Amino acid sequence: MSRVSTGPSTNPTTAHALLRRLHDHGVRTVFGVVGREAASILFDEAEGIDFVLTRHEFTAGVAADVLARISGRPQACWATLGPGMTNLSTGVATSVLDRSPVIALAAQSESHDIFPNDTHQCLDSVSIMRPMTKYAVELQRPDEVTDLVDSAVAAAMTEPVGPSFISLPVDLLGSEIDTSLPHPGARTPAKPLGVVEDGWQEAAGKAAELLKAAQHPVLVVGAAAIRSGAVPAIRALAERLRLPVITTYIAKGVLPHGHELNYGAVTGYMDGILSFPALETLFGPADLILTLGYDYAEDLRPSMWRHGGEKTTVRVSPTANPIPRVYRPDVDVVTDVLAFVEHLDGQTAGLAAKTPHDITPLRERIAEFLADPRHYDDGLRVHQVIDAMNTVMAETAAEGEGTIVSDIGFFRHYGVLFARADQPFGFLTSAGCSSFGYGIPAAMGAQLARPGQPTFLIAGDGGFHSNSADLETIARLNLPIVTVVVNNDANGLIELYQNMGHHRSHDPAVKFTGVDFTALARANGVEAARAASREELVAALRKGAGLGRPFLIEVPVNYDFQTGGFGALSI
Ligand code: TP9
Ligand code: MG
Repeated sequence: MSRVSTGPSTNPTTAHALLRRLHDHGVRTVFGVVGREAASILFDEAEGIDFVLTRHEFTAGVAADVLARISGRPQACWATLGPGMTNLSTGVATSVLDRSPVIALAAQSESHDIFPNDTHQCLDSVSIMRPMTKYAVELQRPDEVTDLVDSAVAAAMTEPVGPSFISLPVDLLGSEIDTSLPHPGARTPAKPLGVVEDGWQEAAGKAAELLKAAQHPVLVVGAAAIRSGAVPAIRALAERLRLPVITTYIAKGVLPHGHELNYGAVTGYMDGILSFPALETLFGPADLILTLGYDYAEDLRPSMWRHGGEKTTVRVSPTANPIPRVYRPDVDVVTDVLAFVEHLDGQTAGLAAKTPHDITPLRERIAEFLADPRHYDDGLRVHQVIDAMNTVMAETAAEGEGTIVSDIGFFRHYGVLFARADQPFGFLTSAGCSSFGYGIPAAMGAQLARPGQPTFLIAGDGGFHSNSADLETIARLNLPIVTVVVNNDANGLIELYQNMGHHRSHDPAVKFTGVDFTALARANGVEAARAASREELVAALRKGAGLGRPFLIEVPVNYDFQTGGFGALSI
C-alpha cells in the first residue's frame, strides 16, 4: 500500500521546546537572520515570541543586548551557521564587555557532519564563542534543549552578567522530542546573582567609619549598581548625606540630569573637549572614593580619580576584584550593591550631612560651552548638536523618561559628558566593546524596551555607515527613532589619535568621500532632512519627535581639537 505524504510532522520538535523555554524565561523577541535551518524552525512554534529579522547579525546581538539591559531580563539573538555565527560574534563581544544577559543561538551543520573547517559553512562555533561567553555548548541530544536554555540563563544572569551561547545542529533542531519528560518550571533570577562574601558586613562597617571621617566623600557609580536595583537607595543616601555622584558612561541617569548632586559622567577626553581641568575639579578635593558597582570595563579608570590629595577607596561589588593591579581598594566589600547601601544607610543614621565640594567653575564652563551661539560655516560643533538634542528631549519626554543613544566616535564623548539622562540607562553607549555601528541596533533595542518614550540617536558618518543597512529594519518595524548623523566625512576620532601620536593627519587612513545620508535614509523608507544651523536642527528634531515614524537628520560637523588636552587617556 502506498503512503500519501501528509506534509511535515506537527509533533513538537526541539525548535518548539527551545522557543517555549526561552519564553518561560521572559524572552519575547528573538533578533536575527535565519539561514538554511529555516527547514527546521519557523519561529512561530511558540506563542508570544516575535522574530525580528535584521540585516546583519551584529545588529541582532546589540538589539538583544540593549533590550536585555533595559528590561533586566535575558533576551535572545539568532544566526545561521558559519558566517552568520561569526557576524553575530561582535554582538556577543558587545554583551560580554558591556555586561548584558544575552542568549545567543546559532545553527550548526547536521550532527553527523560536523567537521569544522571542512564541511560547507562549518566552523567550530563553541570554540569561537567560548572565550567571550559565560557558557557555550553544542546541543547533543534534542531532549536536553530545555536544560541547556536553563543553564544558559543561569550563567548569563550571574555577575558580571553576560552572554551565553548554544549551538544547534540543524537536524537536532528539527527532531521530534519526547514531551513526556518532566521539566520543573523555569527559574529566572529576578535580578543578577552575585558573590556575597562571608563577613561582608564587617567590611561594610569599616566603610561606614571611613565615610563618617571623610570631609569630601564621592560616590562613583557603575552599571552593576543599576542592575542590583540600588538606584532609589543610592539617591536617598546621597541626598541625606549630600554625597556627590559621579558615574561611568553607562551609569548616567542614576541621579536625574539637573540634580545638584549629579556631578556627571567622566571620560578621559573631558579635559581636552572642555579645555578645562575637569578631572581635577571633580576629584581633586575628594578624600574618599566609594565605588558602587565599579567595573573597569566601563572605562572610568582609577587614574582618573587620582587627582589632588591622598584618597581612601572603598570598593563595593558583587564580584571579586578582577583588577587588583590597577585598583586595590583600602576596603573591599564583596556583596550585592543594594544590600550594602541599605546597610550603610542604617549605620550612618545619625550622621550629619557632608559639604559637597564646589564644582561651580566646571558647571559654568560646561554651560558656556554648550550655549556656544556661534555659527560655523564649516559645520556645527558637536556640543551644539547635543545641546539641541537635550532641548528637544526635555520638551518631548515625560519626566524621568527618554533615551539618548550614542554610536561610537569622537562625538560619543560629548554625549557622555553632556547628554541628558533622566533615568538609569537613559543614555546608552557601548562603553566596554565600543564597536562602531552600535547606534541603530541600540536605538532599536531602546525603542522596543520603552515603546512610549522618545529615542534619539546620535551617530557619526563612519560608524553609522558601517551598519546602515538596518535603517530598513527600523523603517519596517516603524520605530519612531530620531537619528542625527554628525557628518564630517571622516573617522574623526582616529584622526585625533593620528594627531596625538604624530602631530599630523594622514587622510587615506581616515577620510571618506561624501555620502548623502538623507538620500540613504529615503532609499530605506526613512524620512530625512538636513540641518546646517542650530535653529534648523532644533526644528528638525521637533519635527522628528512628533512624527511617530523614524526620521533622520544629517548635520555637517567639524571638530577643532587641540591635541594637548588628552593626557588622561594614557593609563
Ligand atoms: N572598527 C570597529 C568595529 N569599531 C571601532 N571602534 C573601530 C573600528 C575603531 N574606531 S570610533 C571610529 C573608529 C574607526 C571612527 C568613528 O568615526 P565616526 O565618523 O563614526 O565619528 P567621528 O565623530 O569620530 O568622526
Ligand atoms: Mg565622522
